[in-house]
Amino acid sequence: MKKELKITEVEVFITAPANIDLVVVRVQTNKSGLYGLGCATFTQRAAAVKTVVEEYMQPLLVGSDPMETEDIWQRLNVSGYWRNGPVINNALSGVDMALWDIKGKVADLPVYELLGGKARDGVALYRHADGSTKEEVTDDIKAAVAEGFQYVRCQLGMYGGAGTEDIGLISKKMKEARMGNKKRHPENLREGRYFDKDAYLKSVVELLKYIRQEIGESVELIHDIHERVSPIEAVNLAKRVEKFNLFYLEDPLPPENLEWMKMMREQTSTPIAIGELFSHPNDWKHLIINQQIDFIRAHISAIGGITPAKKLAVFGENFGVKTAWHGPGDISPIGVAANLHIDFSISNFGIQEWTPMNAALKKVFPGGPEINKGFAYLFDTPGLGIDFCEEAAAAYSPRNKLPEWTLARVFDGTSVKP
Ligand code: GCO
Ligand code: MG
Repeated sequence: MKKELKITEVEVFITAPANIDLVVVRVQTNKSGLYGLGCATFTQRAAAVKTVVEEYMQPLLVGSDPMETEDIWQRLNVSGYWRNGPVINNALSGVDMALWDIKGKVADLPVYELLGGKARDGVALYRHADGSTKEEVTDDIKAAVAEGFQYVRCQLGMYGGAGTEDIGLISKKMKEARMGNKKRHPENLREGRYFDKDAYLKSVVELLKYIRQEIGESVELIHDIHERVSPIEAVNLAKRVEKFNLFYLEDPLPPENLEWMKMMREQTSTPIAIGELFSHPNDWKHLIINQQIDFIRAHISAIGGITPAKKLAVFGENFGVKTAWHGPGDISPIGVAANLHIDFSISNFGIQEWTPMNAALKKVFPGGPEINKGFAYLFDTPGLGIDFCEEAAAAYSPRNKLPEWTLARVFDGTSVKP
């Protein structure tokens, strides 16, 4: 039966049930009712990903045997000669995950069984806690704990660390009184989403100190720097937060400055997680080989799907690095399912980021994991165990909106990494 099976069509859908453009790939086969679903979500460049799948990947796929996941991944990865970028990797991921979905359906097994079987009984999750004051953040952490979460990411004003109106991103002019920092801004600031770096750097230690005083050591805390400070500031912050025993400190450095990780590693034992912005194997190889990180946090569609993510997990296992796949709102429930199938089947699972799903998402993507008291559970449904309702998806048309938050600037109007 395997040899008669052929790919007949590759479709791409962009839908926004939670107001975030999600990219879904559906691979159809010549066996009636047998199709696969994959996540290709690069929400900031969704239309580009759709074009790559339709124009450059579909012609290479029609007529192929969908069971040949490895050969198809390798072939598509180099078919454009230039490779290892987020747009092409996301397109590749949509196809790759769909092929694993098909493989599971043909084998009548959930994908985790094809990847090694269950290595744990539940996948531990973390969710975000936020607020515009340290008291609000702490209350949100307590709410997360009450929901059963033992791991919580805590941010004071998302990535900004300032007050209510200054939540990380201050559009147009900054009000000096609200800056609360050393720097004044020039007149007539240019448009952008202003980030109060001084307030942020000042607020993180105060926030974590308050949380530990109020909640103690029972909750595993994560904090995301989101690459927004200079490398030496990140090294300094990683040292200053060491006493708060974080589960990990996330994205302290941008992918362009990873050489600074050596200094960070030599100066502090604060656990480090990085990787949501990674798309090239050279982003992670040296960090893992040199044990400069503790958790690899790939957005698995940005590295090309289940096939490379499984290999990355095994690579990390050889060096004592655990996984902490990216799981924000800009990943489809199909991508969430793919994360979980790998999470269940590897020995070096670390933690899984979780973003709650609204009713619309559940309507567009029926099936998927059960979430209960901070753990995710997968059923033994063949394939990825999640479906896609095209009719329901059509009701949530793409927003096609350029992100504003990535136009980050600091006090004098300088553009910074978001
Ligand atoms: C996280 C990430 C997200 C990203 C978002 C970018 O840790 O979940 O940092 O919040 O900012 O996925 O589109
Ligand atoms: Mg992050």
